[in-house]
Amino acid sequence: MAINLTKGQRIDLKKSSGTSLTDFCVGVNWGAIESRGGFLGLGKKVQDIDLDLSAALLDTNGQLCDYIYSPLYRPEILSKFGLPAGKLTAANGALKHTGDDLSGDSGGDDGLDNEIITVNLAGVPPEVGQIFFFLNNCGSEDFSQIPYAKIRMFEGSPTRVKEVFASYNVASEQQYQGKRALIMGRLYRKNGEWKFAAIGDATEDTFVGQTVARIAIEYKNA
Ligand SMILES: [Ca+2]
Ligand SMILES: [Ca+2]
Repeated sequence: MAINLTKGQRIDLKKSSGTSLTDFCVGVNWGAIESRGGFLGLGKKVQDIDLDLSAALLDTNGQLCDYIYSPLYRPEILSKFGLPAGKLTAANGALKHTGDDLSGDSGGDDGLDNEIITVNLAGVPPEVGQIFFFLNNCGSEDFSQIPYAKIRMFEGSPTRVKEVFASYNVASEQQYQGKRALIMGRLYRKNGEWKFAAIGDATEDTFVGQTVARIAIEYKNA
């Protein structure tokens, strides 16, 4: 049975078989906003939603040491936050992103994740102490308007889900009004083992640079 995460919950990465979860995917599945519209109200109006799944890696001293975020972010805006151009791999390839989805599902939930970061914990360099996963919306909608956004950790590959380990629902609730970014959770090392903490904090950040800065300052000792 997959764990249904709640805000603040901490879990071991232990499977029911007793073995540790080391190779897995962190994925986000979300939908575009669909409403009736068009000629005489007969058509369907689809408003694309561009959520971005990113990761920030802090070293064992709490300093930002690596990252994954979309290469489509404009370098001149990133540089205002002291951040380099976006890239889709981190930790010497131990973390890999499947690529920037710009629209979300239209025509209903397809059950597949729109953006995924694959994680191979055994390949993460020893200087990395924490890996944060977070979501930003590139558009002006807040999370309360997005029909669904679900985050999950699963074994398998980006194209084939073998077993879901844990999941977390984040959209379509009043508490997300005005919130366009979400710090989902973090992997962290404790006594030589990786663990996961569900954070679930929604913020009003409108750009990835603000969220990275927030993590590096407010969350480094989480
Ligand atoms: Ca995206
Ligand atoms: Ca999907």
